Amino acid sequence: MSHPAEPLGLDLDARYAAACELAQAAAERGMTYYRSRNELTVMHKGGDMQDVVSIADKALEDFIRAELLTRFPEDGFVGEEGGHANLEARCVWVIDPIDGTRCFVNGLHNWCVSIGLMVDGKPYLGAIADPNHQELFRGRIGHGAFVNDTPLQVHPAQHVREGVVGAGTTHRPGKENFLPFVQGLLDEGGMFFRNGSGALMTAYVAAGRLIGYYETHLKSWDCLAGVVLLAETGGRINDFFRNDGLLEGNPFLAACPGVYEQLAELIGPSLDA
Ligand code: 2AM
Ligand code: CA
Repeated sequence: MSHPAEPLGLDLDARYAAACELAQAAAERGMTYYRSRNELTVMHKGGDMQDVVSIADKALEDFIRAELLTRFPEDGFVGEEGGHANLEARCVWVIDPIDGTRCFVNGLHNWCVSIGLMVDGKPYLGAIADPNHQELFRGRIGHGAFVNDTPLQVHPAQHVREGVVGAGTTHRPGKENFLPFVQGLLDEGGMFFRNGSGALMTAYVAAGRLIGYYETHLKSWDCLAGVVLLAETGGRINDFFRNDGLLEGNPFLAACPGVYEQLAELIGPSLDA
């Protein structure tokens, strides 16, 4: 059934089905690389030893893009590995072929494939496939958010001491805000968690597993699919897409409504500077 505010004139059922199908298919292909990860060539991006990319990242993004282009040739793309194209299109796919690459290359199970779709400039649907845990997080505006077939629900916490908060950083500018945040969180009786995948930690907020998630700087492909899940579960996010957020990223905060303000205060003005 379509939602009253549904964008008109687009086959969004087909796009939602494609996002779910291709996230899972790419995740299965990713598992083949993951099982033989010792043979993968790993490169470091921009001289940052933590920011790695493997042949698997590139192959999976090529696969997803080719499939989407065949089915929806008029659509645009933003991808971690392949850059952006046709951003004027009504439908723009935002793809991270492997979120948590650092985990992937080290044999840690916290990685996923994330495929999101912006429609008329707004996050509209998303699918996040985690093959190690056999979980597909999926959501569409006006149609709910699920893990496999179970509806998602944010945590009812009213204070940070009532749950666990995802917290992550990279070596990009902004990392200086990380330790003061963790210090403040601990002082309030809260606790932090990091698994190395922004997409999964965002999905975990929508699923009520985490009460919030703060990353000092995130890219849109790491969180766009998760942002849809949050919109459908009543989770809150900061003004992440301001300025050139879609292409350049920004600090990111996602939280259940009861602790959003408290977390934003612990982060301070850098969140929306
Ligand atoms: P990735 O695995 O796709 O690179 C972990 O803190 C999160 O930060 C992950 O979602 C990771 O995504 C992302 N990340 C890694 N390097 C980054 C960078 N240089 N800028 C922004 N995000 C990055
Ligand atoms: Ca990635």
